[in-house]
Amino acid sequence: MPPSSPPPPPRRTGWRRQKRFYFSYPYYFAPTFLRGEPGQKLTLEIENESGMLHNLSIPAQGIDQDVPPKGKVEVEITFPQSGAVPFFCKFHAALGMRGEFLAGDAAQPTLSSGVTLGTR
Ligand SMILES: [Cu+2]
Repeated sequence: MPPSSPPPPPRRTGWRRQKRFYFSYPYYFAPTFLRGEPGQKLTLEIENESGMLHNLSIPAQGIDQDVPPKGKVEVEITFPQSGAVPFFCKFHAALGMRGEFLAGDAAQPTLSSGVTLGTR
């Protein structure tokens, strides 16, 4: 990564600069994929906008953090040296409430982005 390269322009979903992470209702992570530098540490400010208990689990990093309804927690994560680290809500993972932290140029998996669920 050349030091002279300008920072990317801020975007609405510019998680690179805005470490904010949302759980929306009812089964949704935003963003679903989070890309960072290999080995980068990032403190996620997780807001649960829904009225139900959610959770952020990253087994690879020993993280299992509940996020109470309408609550907010902070979780420090570390991007892998390469590839992707999966994360999920342990209560709703089966419903598709999951995503991945991607290191460097790791390809975004063909997991459906946005994760639309519970459409019934
Ligand atoms: Cu959940």
